[in-house]
Amino acid sequence: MTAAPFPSDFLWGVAFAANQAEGAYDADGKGLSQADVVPFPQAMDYVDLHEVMSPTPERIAQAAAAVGTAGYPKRNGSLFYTHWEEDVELFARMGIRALRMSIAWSRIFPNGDDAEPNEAGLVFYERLFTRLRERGIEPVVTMSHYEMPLHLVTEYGGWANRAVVRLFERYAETILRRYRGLVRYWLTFNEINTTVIEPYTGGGVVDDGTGDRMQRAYQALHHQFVASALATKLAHEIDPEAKVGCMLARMLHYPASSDPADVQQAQHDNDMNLVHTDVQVRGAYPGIIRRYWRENGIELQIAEGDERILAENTVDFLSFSYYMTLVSAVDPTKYGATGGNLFSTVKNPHLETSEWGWHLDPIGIRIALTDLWTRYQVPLFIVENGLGASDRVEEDGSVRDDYRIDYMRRHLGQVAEAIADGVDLMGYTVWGGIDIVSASTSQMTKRYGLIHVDLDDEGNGTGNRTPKASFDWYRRVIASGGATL
Ligand code: BGP
Repeated sequence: MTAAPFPSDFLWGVAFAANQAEGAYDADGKGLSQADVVPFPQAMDYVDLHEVMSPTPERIAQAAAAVGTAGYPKRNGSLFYTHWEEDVELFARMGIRALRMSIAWSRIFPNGDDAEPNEAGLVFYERLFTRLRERGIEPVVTMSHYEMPLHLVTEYGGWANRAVVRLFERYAETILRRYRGLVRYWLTFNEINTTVIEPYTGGGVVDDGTGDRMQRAYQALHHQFVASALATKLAHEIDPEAKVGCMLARMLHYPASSDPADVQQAQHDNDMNLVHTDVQVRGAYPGIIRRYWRENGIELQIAEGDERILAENTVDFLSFSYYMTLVSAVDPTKYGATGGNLFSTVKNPHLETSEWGWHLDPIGIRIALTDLWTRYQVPLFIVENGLGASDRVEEDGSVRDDYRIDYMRRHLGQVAEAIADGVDLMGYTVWGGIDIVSASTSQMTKRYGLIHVDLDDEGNGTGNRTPKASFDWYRRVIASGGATL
């Protein structure tokens, strides 16, 4: 067997987000967050995308009124807020070196514009980070993972409002100072490209009926870029040891055919995805997005000094999620579609799809890595990759998730190839780690964990934790430094 190419300080880990794991939506002074109020209270597989991506203020009010009643499983997450000590012990047993997680902004500033931070919220994460460090687990912390205080959505209009930049800066400064020395790796915004795909989830932008949804979505994105750069600046000032990364949902597009028009379409779609990293890694908007704004009547308000802030405060590393690849065609109607949840794309005849219709593509992760490395030449970090599946619990309580092992083995095998080719990769955190509520379906059924949590879609169950077969497999992988896949 050839020696594993993974570096000895590789950050093997797992990842999840506060709003999908913690629950306890109103505990210890927490305010309601936008993520507690996802406007589809009924569990559904294939949601009305428009309603989720751009709900009306009335829909938000309705959804907010439903919080605390039945049919809102997401607010309970998988009870991490009350089970975190047990979960950290399980993670330590798994042998992970990094836990990627997020802070719920609404635990720290319940309304977002409060005069003082909420001490109980600060203490929660302080204890958690301290314990993680004691167990040799490096926290990798996302400041905003699909989450902002709901008050900033209803009263300010979300990230489309410039005032939110200042409020975020204060939040970032508060956590950076408080957790100095405890947290070394920070991510600013989760999957920042989501803001223009799902403006509510990514940017707290609702459909106010004015018809300028994309204008406000791009404005929200611009404010997030500026806020991210300012947070990066603050992080470096407060703790010179801190490393800050951006986070992209990498949507790798293949051409549907070798017709140059399809190839060009795929290149265009890839470049549009990489606009975000162009801004955050290179420090400036590329021409392709300026053209898009021009041709779509989008007039961005870029304040004086913004471009300098972006240019001077680029990130230290580039992190990304990778779940699937997509297919581009000039005329998609010529081909079949996957009908996948959240993302439907031209069907790739060479790939299988998951139960939720997402292309499964291990080789794609190698292509994505090589491509990002070639383009940016900064350290990369895979902070999300995993399989959402409806696991079966056997009579004896075990979950034999060989399909998840197979998924991770095949993806990590390709990751190893990319590293062997010279890609500088800091780590790999498998999405879920423990079962959590899925972001796109608000259900538990789409499970990602290596640890089973006994809770159903309605949040009923004991909440008991049981390692799945994949837990042991990953433990052995980490123990072998990636030599045994
Ligand atoms: C990413 C998000 C996560 C997440 C994951 C899986 O887009 O950053 O929050 O949940 O995708 O998606 P889902 O839960 O919808 O299957």
